[in-house]
Amino acid sequence: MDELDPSPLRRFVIAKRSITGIFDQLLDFVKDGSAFVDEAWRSAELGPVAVEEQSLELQSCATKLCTIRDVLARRHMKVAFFGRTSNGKSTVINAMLRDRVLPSGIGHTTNCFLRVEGTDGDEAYLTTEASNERRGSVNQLAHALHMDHMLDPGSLVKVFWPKSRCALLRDDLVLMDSPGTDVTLELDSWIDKFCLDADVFVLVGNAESTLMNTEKLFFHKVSERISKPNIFILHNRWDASVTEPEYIEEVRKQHLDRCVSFLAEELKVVRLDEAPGRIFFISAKEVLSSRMQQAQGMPETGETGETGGRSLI
Ligand SMILES: Nc1nc2c(ncn2[C@@H]2O[C@H](COP(=O)(O)OP(=O)(O)OP(=O)(O)O)[C@@H](O)[C@H]2O)c(=O)[nH]1
Ligand SMILES: [Mg+2]
Repeated sequence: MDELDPSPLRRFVIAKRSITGIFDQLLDFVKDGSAFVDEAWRSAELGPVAVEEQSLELQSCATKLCTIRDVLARRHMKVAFFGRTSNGKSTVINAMLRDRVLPSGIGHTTNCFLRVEGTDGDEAYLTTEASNERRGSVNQLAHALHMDHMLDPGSLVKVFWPKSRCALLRDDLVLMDSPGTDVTLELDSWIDKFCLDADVFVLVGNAESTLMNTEKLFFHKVSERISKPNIFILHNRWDASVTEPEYIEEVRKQHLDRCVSFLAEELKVVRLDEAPGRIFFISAKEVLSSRMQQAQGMPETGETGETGGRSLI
């Protein structure tokens, strides 16, 4: 890591650490103050220098500070991916991890929530909610998850992937894959269970079609529960669109206008002028295969990951 110009993720980790330090200090001061006021109002010798309400007020401040500090102490940045089945959520995450870690394929593939985080060890493994016992080797992972029909869509499997194999995970990034938003009636419980602590939401859309109401509904529900959620929109499968170059600009503008209006006017989570910066056109499949070839020392193939000079994945 370059200490002078750390990556944005590293800066996030450093900032979170220093804010946690400030809250630790504040909590110490408030606890000391609270103990002092508590003693003062109880003491007959000191006279009426403090009353019980003041002591209770300070105790309530300490409780609030504890809660804030606990939230901040989660040193990772959690990025949650949502979208319709087969739009390419798992492929996007695999492209970020530079390997086929999560199962992907046609049809409804991801059948539960998959949370990927780094491990310091050399071996990848997974744990389920039912047991913390480490299951599966990397090669069996995709198969095991895909074939396990007992998994409830609202359940969570944690995938631990070696930090040595993906730089992003070294900066405490946590990526969360989800089943398609169109295959569940449990949107509300999903939000309660998996979304309230997410720092970033990524809507993975399909560039070959337009944003669907089920996708929009999910984000409406999220923004009812979380004030100004941080939402990015990826139009995946852009490689399929570029096969029709005569329409490409028109298609891009149509997607862009609709998504700008969705984020800025419907959800009101960003200003109109900020919204285009939240929208990307990518081909996760091409990025993944190009990165995997690169890792094997082969020349990279061209990527359609056209993102207006910006790279999200
Ligand atoms: N052409 C093309 N195909 C893609 C792209 N990204 C994903 N795919 C393919 O689309 C299919 C579905 O991809 P997944 O990543 O499994 O989609 P998902 O959103 O995770 O789907 P579910 O897990 O079922 O919700 C796979 O066959 C991928 O290879 C892309 O950018 N371009
Ligand atoms: Mg999937």
